[in-house]
Amino acid sequence: MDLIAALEDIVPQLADGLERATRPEELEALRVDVLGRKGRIARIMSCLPELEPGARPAVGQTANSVKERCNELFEARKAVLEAAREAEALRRFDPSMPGRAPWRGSLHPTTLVTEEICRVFQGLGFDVASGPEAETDHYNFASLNMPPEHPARDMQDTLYITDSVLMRTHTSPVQVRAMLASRPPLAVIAPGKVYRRDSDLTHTPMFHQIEGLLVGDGVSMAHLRGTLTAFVHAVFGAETRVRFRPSFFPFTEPSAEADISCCICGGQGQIDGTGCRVCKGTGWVEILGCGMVDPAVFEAVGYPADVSGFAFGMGVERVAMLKYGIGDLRMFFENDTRFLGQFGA
Ligand code: 2NM
Repeated sequence: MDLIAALEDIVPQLADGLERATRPEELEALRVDVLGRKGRIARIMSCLPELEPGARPAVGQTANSVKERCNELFEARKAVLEAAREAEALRRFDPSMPGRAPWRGSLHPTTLVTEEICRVFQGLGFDVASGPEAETDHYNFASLNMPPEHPARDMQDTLYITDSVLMRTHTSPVQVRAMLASRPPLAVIAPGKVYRRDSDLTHTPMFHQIEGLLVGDGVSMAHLRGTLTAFVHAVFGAETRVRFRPSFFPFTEPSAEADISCCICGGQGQIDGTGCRVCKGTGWVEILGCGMVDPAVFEAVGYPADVSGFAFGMGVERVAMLKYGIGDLRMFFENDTRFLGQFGA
């Protein structure tokens, strides 16, 4: 057996095989068959010890040159097939296809409703104020007619950081700071995050509030009703009815809660003969708390005894749920873009 002839035979045979190969796997199979550890060249070379020592170098040189030419054939075929694949991909590419629309973010419904409410009150002459979320006992409780031992200070309801520093449970301390910073007349609203030690289906440890305060000469419950009715009509529509019920807050006297006619069932209490889930068939839903600022609060900020003022507070998520008919508070905190993308523009 002539090893040199056997080696030289490999090159034209490989050229033939490569001509028929079109897929990368076929190319690889051929490469293993020729150049692999147990391939044709290796098998021929394993016969080298049977040759006379003097004949071995010529066979070795031939093997090297055959290997080199085989590699060149592989590279050349690979380049041809790759070029063909690219040409095919280019042929399939349709430049007239519309591009993918860019993904657009949207404002969170809490942000949208906060901005809308602020816009309404700014239109009525209120300034927007903000303050720290970690507050002192003094600003969050004491100055708001909630002395030590007041039940609202309970560890059960409040997230304390130290004995006297806590996460604000309402945005009222912002209004207290506003009163300390200026003299009456004064009209401010305070939007922001508030914290409670509470977590279940209808309560989250953090939620958003907007509170408002108007202080001046001869401010009465009538001003309170007119202002809040204007707010309800602006946010929920002029057809929405408003009613006030007596209530209690430590920082207002008298105090009230405002209900609006249910914006889901139109105040009918039912939709297509079945009871409305949002107002539970009553036709009314609670939207905010309010009242005439207690003289003890004015005293705490050093205001004269003859000023009067009204204040109110509402939960932004609650307003958003009523306005948009959202049934589950958790939607606001899960950040599912399928939910978040439905609001605004
Ligand atoms: C409410 C209900 C009633 C309120 C009171 C004050 C302050 F600081 F001026 F005294 N701000 N907000 C208030 C009054 C808040 O939320 C349900």
